[in-house]
Amino acid sequence: METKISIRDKTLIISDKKTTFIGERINPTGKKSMARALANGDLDFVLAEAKSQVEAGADVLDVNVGTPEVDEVKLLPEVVKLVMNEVDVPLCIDSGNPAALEAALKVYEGKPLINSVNGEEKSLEKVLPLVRDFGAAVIALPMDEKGIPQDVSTRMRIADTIVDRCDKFDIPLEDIVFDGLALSLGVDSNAGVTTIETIRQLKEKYGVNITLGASNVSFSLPGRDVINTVYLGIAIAAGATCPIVDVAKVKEGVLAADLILGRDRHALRYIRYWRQRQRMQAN
Ligand code: THG
Repeated sequence: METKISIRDKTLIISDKKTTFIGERINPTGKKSMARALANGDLDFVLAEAKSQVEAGADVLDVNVGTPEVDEVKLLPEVVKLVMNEVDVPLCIDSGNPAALEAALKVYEGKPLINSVNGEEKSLEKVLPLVRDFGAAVIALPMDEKGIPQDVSTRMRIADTIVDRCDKFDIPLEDIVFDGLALSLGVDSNAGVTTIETIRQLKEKYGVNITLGASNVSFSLPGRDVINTVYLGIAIAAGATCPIVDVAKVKEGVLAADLILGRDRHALRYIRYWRQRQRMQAN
């Protein structure tokens, strides 16, 4: 299935032909320097982060400014506008606050990805009209007011509800990107199996594009990059097509996964990546 998003006149197609990288680094969670920059209105710091992620290969940038110190309704559209003028990739507008989403959608030029809707009644009621009215695509989290289900069948049941409700709003299936809901393996060592099986079933039942916040899985564990990278390979094999990642850290592993899965003819993309890297090291 193809999900199309855009920035101005530039369209990006998300599909299982190759993995799409959504850059995670414009996000204050767990990052004091970013939280401080956002609280102080130091937006140069945010722009530098936007640029470096695109240079590292991000196809889309997630933009999240949610910290207790900021007014998201005011700041999210401001940051979206600035980032949009700095880079030429579509944005994934990340907020749990529907008013902030709406304010950001008003300034966005193109078709963005909204992050996110979930199965909670108040989320469906507030976010789906925005998806329809702004003609956006949306990330759907298979969770509800009871939180994140620990079992796959409840996640699938919630996914069914979301698909149903999107249909009522005439939001096509290709504009829904499901989230496998990656959780910390340090908290629950079975969380990986549940997420991978959720991804597999979502892919099988709906054929949709699937994201996941890959860095979530290694919170509080040592050797985070290796866990994130191996996890991504398994998730991609199961059906994930557009993970939210620290691109610079996981790109080589994801390109290897795409090669192994027959998504890189003559290994051209993989080889080009390594040539470029060697050239950069030589300089
Ligand atoms: N699903 C969807 N959206 C999401 C998530 C998801 N958005 C937010 C999050 N999860 C994905 N983004 C991040 C961003 C950063 C980190 C993890 C997930 C992270 N940061 C380091 C830390 O906290 O230790 C800090 C990194 C640094 O200092 O450079 O791990 O699941 N739809």
